[in-house]
Amino acid sequence: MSEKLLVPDIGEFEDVEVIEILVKVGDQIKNNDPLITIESDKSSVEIPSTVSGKIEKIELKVGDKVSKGDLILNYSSSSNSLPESSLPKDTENIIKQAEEAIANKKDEEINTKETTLEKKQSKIEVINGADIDPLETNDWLESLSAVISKDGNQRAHFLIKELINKAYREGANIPYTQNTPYINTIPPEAEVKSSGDQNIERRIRSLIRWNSAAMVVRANKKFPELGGHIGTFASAATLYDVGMNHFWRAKNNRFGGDLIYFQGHSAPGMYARAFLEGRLNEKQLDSFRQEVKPGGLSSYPHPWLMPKFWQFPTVSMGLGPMLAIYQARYMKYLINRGFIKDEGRKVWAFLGDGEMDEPESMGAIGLAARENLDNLIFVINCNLQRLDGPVRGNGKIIQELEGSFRGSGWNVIKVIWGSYWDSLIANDRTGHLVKIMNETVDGEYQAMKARDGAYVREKFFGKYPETSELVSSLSDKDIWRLNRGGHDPHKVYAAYDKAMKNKGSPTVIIAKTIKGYGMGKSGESVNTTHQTKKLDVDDLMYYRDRFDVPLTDEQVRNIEYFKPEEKSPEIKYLKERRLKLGGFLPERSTFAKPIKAPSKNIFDFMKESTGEKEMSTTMALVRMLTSLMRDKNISPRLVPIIPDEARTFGMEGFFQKIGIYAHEGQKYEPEDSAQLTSYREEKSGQVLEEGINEAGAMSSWIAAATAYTNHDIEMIPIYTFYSMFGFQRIGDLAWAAGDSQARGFLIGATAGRTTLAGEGLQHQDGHSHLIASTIPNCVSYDPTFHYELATIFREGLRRMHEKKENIFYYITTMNENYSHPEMPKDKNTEEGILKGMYKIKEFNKYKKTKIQLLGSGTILREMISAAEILQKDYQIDSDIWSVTSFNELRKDGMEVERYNLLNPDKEKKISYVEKCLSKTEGPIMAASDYMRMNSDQIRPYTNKSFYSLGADGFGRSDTRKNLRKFFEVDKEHLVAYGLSILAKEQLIASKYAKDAINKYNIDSNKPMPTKL
Ligand SMILES: Cc1ncc(C[n+]2csc(CCOP(=O)(O)OP(=O)(O)O)c2C)c(N)n1
Ligand SMILES: [Mg+2]
Repeated sequence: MSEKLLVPDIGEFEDVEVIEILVKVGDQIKNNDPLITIESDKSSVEIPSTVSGKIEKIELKVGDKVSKGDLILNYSSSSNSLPESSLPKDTENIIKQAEEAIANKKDEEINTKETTLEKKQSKIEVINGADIDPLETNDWLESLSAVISKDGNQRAHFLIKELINKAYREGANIPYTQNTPYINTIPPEAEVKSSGDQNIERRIRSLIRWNSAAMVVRANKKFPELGGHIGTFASAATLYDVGMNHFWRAKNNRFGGDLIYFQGHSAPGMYARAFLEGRLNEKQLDSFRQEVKPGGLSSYPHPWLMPKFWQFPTVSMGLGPMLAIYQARYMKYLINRGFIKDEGRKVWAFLGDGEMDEPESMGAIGLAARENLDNLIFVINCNLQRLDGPVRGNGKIIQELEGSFRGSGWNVIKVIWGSYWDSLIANDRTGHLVKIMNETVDGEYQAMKARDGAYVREKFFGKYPETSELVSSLSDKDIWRLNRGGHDPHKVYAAYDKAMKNKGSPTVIIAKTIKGYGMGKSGESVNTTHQTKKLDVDDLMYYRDRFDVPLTDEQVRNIEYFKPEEKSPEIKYLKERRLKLGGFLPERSTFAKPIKAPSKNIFDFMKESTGEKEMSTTMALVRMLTSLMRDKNISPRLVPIIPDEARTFGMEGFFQKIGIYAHEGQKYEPEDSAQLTSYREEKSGQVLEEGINEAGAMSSWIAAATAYTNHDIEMIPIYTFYSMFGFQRIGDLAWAAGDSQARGFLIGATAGRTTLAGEGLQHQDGHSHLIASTIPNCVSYDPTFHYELATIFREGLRRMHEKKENIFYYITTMNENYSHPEMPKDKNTEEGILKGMYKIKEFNKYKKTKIQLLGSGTILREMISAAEILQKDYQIDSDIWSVTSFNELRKDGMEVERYNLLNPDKEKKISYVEKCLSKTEGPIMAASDYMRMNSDQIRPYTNKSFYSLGADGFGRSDTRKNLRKFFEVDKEHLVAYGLSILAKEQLIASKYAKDAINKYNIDSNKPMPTKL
C-alpha cells in the first residue's frame, strides 16, 4: 500500500530550501536513513526517514522550498506497524517514573504528617560550644562505638545520616560541616596492607631520592644558570614509589595502561627511577635541562621534546588537573561509544597544594563528580608550601581542599598522619590530641618541621596537659620521628588501594608531606625550599646519611650517582614489580592505525558556485561535516566539540543525527522531542556539548586529539568556538596541545574584527591568527570561499590523520552570508590555497597602471569590489590574490630566507610569496579582518613596495558596513588607499587619491582607530 512521508516538525526552519536529495525511486529505506538535506540561511540539516519501505515516488526536487507537513515521498511500507518515531521512545519510562514519583510523594506526605505531629512533642537544640552534659555525650558515643563494632561502618553511617535528617525535619539548624577531623580518613584497622618488601622498597626509594637530587646539583655545578628542583620530589617520593611498585599498570598488548599526570617539577624523580630501571644512563642524567644537543632531558614533562617518554605536559600549573579530568571523561566516552574496552584503566593526577589555587585546578571538579568519573584519582601533595612560602599559613589547606572536594561529590581520602601516630591517636581518650591537630594552622606545622623534637614537644604537645602527658614517655627523637602520612608507604598504599576500588565517584587523596623531606638545614620545610638547587658538601653528607645511601664521603663529594648492580636485589625487585605491572612508566607510544582521507571528490559540491545562494563559511563547514558524516570510514571518528554555541553555528542538526554524549543517556523527554533538531542525549552520543566552558572544551579536544597515543585510536576532533573565546581565552591550553602533539581541527567561528556585526569589543576577534602563529605546529587558515575551506580541510585530514603529521589546524570561519564562486579551473589553485595565496582575479583592461591587491577572509570581497571600482572609475588594473594564510606564507618565507643566508654560496631559493609576486606589476596593498601585523608578516619576503591595512584597535558594536568604514577596510577606503599608494609610488597623480578621499567622505584627520 502506498503511503506518504511528510516533512516533520523542523523547528524554526520554515520555507527552507532542499539542497540535496539523498535517495531515489526504488530505494529500500529504513528508519533514520537520511532522505534529503534542507538548508536555511544559517544551517543545514538532514531529514531522516521515520519509516521503512520502498520509495515509489519522490515529490521534491533540489531548490524546492519546504515547511512542516509538506510531502517528501510516497513509499510502500514493508510492514503495517506504526512508524517507529510515532511514540517517543522514552514515554513509557517517563510514565513509569511519574507514577513512582506520585507514590513517593504520598509516602512523603505521610512522613511529613508524622513529623508535624512529633514536632509538638520534641525539640532538638544544637548548642555550640561547651558540652553541657558529658555523661549524655558519652552514652551517645558509646552507642555509636557499639554499632560500629557490631554492624560495621555502613550501619553507623546510615544511623548518623538518619539522625541528621531527623534533626533537620525537627527544625534544628545544624551547622554545616564540610570537614571531617584532621586525621586520616582510613582508620589503622581498615588499612589494606601492602604485600611488598618494605625494606627493599625503602632502599630503592633512597637511591631514587639521591640520584634525583644529584642530577639537579650536578647540572647546576656545571652551569649555575640551569635551575631545577629538589624539594618537590623529596616531598613526593613515597607517593610516586608506592604507585610505581604496586598500582600503575603500563600499556602493553594486553592492556591499555593507566595514564599518569606527573607533577611537572617532580620530573627529576622520574628520571632517577628510569635510571635505575636502565632506561636512562648517566650521560643522559648529566644532560638534565640541556636539551639542545639530542638526548638531553627536559626540565619538565614535555612530550614534544621527549616523545617516547612523557605523555602529558603538566608544568603550567592548573592545566594538569583540568586535562586529567577531561581525559578521564574522554576515556569513558570512548568506552561508551564502543571504541575501547572497559578495562578498569585509571587516570592519576599528581598535583601540588599551591597549584590548587589556580582556578583551572578546581574549575572542573564538579564535572568529574557529575560524570561519576571513578576512573580518576587526584593525589594532592600537601607539603604546605608553594614557591614563596606557606600555602595557607593561617589556615589548613588539607581541610579546605577536603571541604571543596566533598562538597563537589568526590570520594576524599586524607592521608595526614603516619603509622607512628597510630598509637598516640588511639590513646587520645580525652580527644585533646585531635583537638590540637584541628587547631594548629599550617604555618605552625611547617615551622615545627623546620625545627626539632623538643620544639614540637613544647609548641604542639605542650598546649594541653593531657597531650603533654601523652608523649611524656617519648624522647625528643621519638617525637621527631612521628611521621606524616604522605611519607608513610603503608598509609599511602592503603589510600591507593581504597581509591582503586572506589565506584561511582572520582577520588582525591590529600596527602600531608614535608617539602624538602630529608634535606635537613639546607632546605627541609623552610620557605626557600622550592628554589634549592645547590647542596653544599655538608648537606649532601646529611642527605646520604638520612637515607642510608651506600656512598663513601669521597663519592658524595663528587656527587656520584648510585646504581646497584643489575643482579642486586634492589634492581631485580624494581624490575620485577614493573614487569608485573606490564612495563615501564612513563612511556609514550602509539599503535593507532591511520584514517584514510576521504576521496578527493567528496567535497566536489563545494567547488561549484553557490549561484544566487548566499551562505557563510560557517554554514559551508556544517555542509561539509554533514557530508563527511556519510563517509563510513571517517564518520565515527569525528568528535564535534561545542561550548554551548551549536545554534549560533547552525550545528543543531548534529544533535539528532549523531546525538550528544551523556554518560547516563537521556532520562527525560526533551521539550523539543518532536522536532528534527531535538536535543537528543545518548550514552553513545558523538557530540561533546560542553556547556559554557571553553577551557573544558579545549581539554576535551586535547584528549581526543591525543587519543592516538593514549588509546591507540586516531580520532578527528573538531572544536568549534567563538574565535574571540579561543586562543585569547585558552591560549596556554593551545600551547600544551602543541606540546602534546595534538592532531585535530580548531574552528574559530564568527571570526574577524568587522565580520561579527553588533557584538562589540569583547566579541570581535582581530588577532587570533597572530596567536595561532606563535604555536610552531599549528597550521592556520583564514579562507573566504567554500572551495578554499574544503581544500584546506581535506588536506588537514590527509596530513594529520592519514599521514600522522604532528600538527593541528586552526581555521577561521565567518557568519557573514555571501555567494561563493566556483573554484578557479587553474591547476595551481589547490596548491596556492594550501601554500597560502593564489591569484583569484585579474583586471587588465587598460594596461597602464597596476596594483597587486591581497585580501584575506571577508576582506577579500571588499578587495574585489575595490578592484572593480579602481578599474571602472580610475582605469587602474589589478591582480587580486586570495590569501588563505599569511601565517603559512610567513613560515615559508622565513625558512627560505634562512636557507639563503646560511648558504650564501648556493643557488638562491625563492619563497612562495616571491614566486607569486616578484614578476607582477605595481605595488602591493594587503588587507585582512585582522590587525595589520597579520598581513605585515610577509612584508620581508618581497622586494616590492608593500602596504598593509587591517582592523587594529578595539572592536565595537555596529553594522558590518560601519565597522569596515571605521577600521578603514571597506571597499571605499581600499580604493582611496590604493590610489594614494599609487600616487606615493609616483604612478599616478595624487589628485586622484584626494578626489577619492573627498568622494567617499573620508576624514583624513580622524585619529587612528587604535586610539578610539
Ligand atoms: C601557571 C604557572 N604559574 C607559575 C609557575 C611557577 N611555579 C613552579 S612551581 C611553583 C610552586 C608550586 O607549589 P606547589 O604546587 O605547592 O608544588 P610543590 O613544589 O610544593 O609540590 C610555581 C609558582 C608555573 N609553573 N605555572
Ligand atoms: Mg606545595
